[in-house]
Amino acid sequence: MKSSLLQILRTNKEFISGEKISEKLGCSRTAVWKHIDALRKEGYNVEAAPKKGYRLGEEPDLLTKHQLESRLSSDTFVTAVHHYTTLHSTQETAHHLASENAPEGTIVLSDEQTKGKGRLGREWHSPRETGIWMSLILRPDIEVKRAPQLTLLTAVAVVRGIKNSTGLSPEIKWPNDILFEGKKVAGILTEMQAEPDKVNAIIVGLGLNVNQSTFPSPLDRIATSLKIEKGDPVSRVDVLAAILEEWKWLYDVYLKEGFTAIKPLWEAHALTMGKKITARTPKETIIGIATGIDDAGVLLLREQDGTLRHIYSADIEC
Ligand code: BT5
Repeated sequence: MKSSLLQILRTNKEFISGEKISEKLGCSRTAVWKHIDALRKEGYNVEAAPKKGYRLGEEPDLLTKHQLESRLSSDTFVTAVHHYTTLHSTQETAHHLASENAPEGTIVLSDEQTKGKGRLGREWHSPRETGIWMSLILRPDIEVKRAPQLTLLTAVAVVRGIKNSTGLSPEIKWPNDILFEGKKVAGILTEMQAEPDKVNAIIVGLGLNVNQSTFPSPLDRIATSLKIEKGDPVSRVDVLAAILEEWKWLYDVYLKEGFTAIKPLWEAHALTMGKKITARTPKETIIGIATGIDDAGVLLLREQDGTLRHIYSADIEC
């Protein structure tokens, strides 16, 4: 109800009467008034004028269920939005929901995370209401070994969504970093619930720094935010809605045509291609020229002696 009310108010630049809203929503005028009152309490500026009705002014930058739902297009792949003010980790909650059969397209969002996680048990700094801390449950019918391709697909969606909503053009560092001139603005964490030969669920976590002005040490040397890059605050819900639009069509294409259709889009934004890089895996450090990714999404690294190495998982330094 609140999502539809917001949509109605937003699409009417001028005042709209309580009666018209109640007709559109199929509820009483008292119910309309109650929902408007609730929106005001959340920080929405809803003007009311006698005989004219209501008009929406400034909106708070919230990532609540109704704020996000009111921004999504009708053919979105989002099936459910779970919003929390605080969580240990949206990944943890999404895993729990996935194991209880939450459908594909379920999103978990939290205003802050107290135990946000990166890869290999690293921490993800997720302060309150400044970034997008979210997890998405997908249930693609793919082989287990293809799951890492969804990290690359997500990176494309993030870069394109940021570009569409802010005009900024970040780059992708294989496999899961989104950077502005070497500084990390977003990270992706792809986890899986699977049997040996069947994916049950893939849980894609996205941490995107949006409105931080500063970072605590030592992150201040390596992290950035959209606000820092743009010089102005950025609407989190606009950015997330734009990312979800991109995510949906990329995922549709991926399911129909496979990763080969996503690969050129990924390469168009990839920072590492053609550059000398260092890949650190738990076992060894490999130095070489990144020549590209293969059709599975595996990084190809040419060592000085000409050997072509396939890198499945690593931390990359350019
Ligand atoms: C990642 O790991 O980049 C994946 C991060 C995924 C976070 C999301 S938030 C929503 C969802 N729920 C979760 O609990 N997690 C996911 P990795 O490549 O391992 O990078 C981690 C490293 O990035 C850390 O060791 C820090 O050096 C750095 N880092 C931590 N917080 C950061 C931040 N906010 N911005 C930039 N860099 C950060």
